[in-house]
Amino acid sequence: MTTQLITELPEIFDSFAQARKNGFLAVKKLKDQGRGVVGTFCTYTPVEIFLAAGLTPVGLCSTSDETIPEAEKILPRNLCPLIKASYGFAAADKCPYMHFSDLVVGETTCDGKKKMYELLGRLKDVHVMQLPQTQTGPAAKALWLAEVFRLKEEVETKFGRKIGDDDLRRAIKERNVERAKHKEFYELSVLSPPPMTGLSQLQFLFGSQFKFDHETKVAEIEQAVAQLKAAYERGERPAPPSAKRLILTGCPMGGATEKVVKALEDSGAVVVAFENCTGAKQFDRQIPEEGDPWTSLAEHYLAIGCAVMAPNPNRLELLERLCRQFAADGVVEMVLTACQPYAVETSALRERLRELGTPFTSLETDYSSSDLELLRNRAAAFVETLS
Ligand code: BJ8
Repeated sequence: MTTQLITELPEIFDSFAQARKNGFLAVKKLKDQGRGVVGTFCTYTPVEIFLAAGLTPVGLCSTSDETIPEAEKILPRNLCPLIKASYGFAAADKCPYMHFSDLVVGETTCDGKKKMYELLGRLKDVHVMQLPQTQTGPAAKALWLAEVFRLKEEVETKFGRKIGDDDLRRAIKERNVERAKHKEFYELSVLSPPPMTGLSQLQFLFGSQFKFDHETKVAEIEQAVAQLKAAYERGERPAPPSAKRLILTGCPMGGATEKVVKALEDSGAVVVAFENCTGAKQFDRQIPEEGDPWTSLAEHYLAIGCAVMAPNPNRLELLERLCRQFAADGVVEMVLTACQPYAVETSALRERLRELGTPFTSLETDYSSSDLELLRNRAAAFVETLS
C-alpha cells in the first residue's frame, strides 16, 4: 500500500463543521413543533434531566468576539472572553440558540460566570446550580445531589412534565451511546500518523453539540468513523509520520480559538487529542446504568476534572492517560485571558508533566485575531523544541 498526504476529508465532516450554523433552523423547527429548549454553558450541566423531560439542550458558550464590545458596556474588560461573548450575544440578541432557549441553566463554576448569570437573569429565565468547589467528602456530594433534584423540580414546574426514574435511565443510556461513539471517533487518532488533523477533530466535536436528533447523530458519527478508516486503509494521510503529536488541554475550544490549533499544525505538529471540555473531558467516562439513576448522574458530573475544583486531581489523571494512549510528544495548554482557575493551575500541570518528562507549554489567548503572529511564533518555537 502506498501512502499519500491528503487534505480532503470525507463529506460528513462538512456537516459537522457547519452544524452550529445549520442548527439554527433545526432549533427553530423544534420550537415551532412546541418542543422546549434549554440553553447550557458548562460540562457540569446534567443534560440527561432535559432529555428525560423531552426537551432539547443546546450549548450557549460563545466562541467569537463579535459581541464583546456590547458586553463591555456592562462587564469589565479584563474578564474572560467566553463570559463576555456569552453575555454579549444575549444582550445583543444575536444568538438564535439563546433567543430560543426557554430556560438557561448555569453553575457556580468560576466567579466571573456566576456573577454574569445574575445579569443574564434580567434578560432570560436563568436557573443556577450551586456547584461545590471540591469533589471530595460527603458534604460536596450531598450538595450536588440536592442541586440535581432542585434542577429536576425546576424543569418539572417550568415545563409541566414529571420526570420518572425510567425517563432518566433512558436518557442516561442515550447519552452514554453518544459518549461512546464520540470516544471511538477521537480515539482513531491513536493511529500514527493520525487519520485526521486536530483542526478537523475539533470542528467535528464542536459541531456535534449542534446536532439535535440522537439517532441521526449516532449514525453520522458511525459514518465518519467508517469513512476515516476506509481512507486510512487506502493510504490517505492528512499529516506526515514525522509530525509531532500534541495533546491540547485547558479552557474549552472552538470557533475563534481554532487559531491555536492552526498555529500548532502550521508549525508541523498534529493535535491528536483534546483533553478539554470540547473533547475527552466530556466523552471519556460512562454513567453507570445500574443502581439509582439520580445518584449515578450526580456522581458522574461532579467528578469532571475542571480547574474550578480544588483540588483537581481528575484533570491530571485524564491528561496523563491520554498522553500514554496517544503517545504524545508534548502537551499544549490554552488558557483564555483572565481565566484564573486555569491560569493558576498551570504551574501544577507544568510540574507534573516535567516529572513525566513530557514537554509542555501554556498559551494565553482571547477571541480576537490580534495575537495571531505571537501565537504562530510561540507555537513554532515549542514545536521546534520537540525535534
Ligand atoms: S467544566 S472548563 S465548561 S467551567 S474559561 S468561563 S473557567 S474564566 S469555561 Fe468551563 Fe465548565 Fe470547567 Fe468545562 Fe471561567 Fe475560565 Fe472563562 Fe471558563
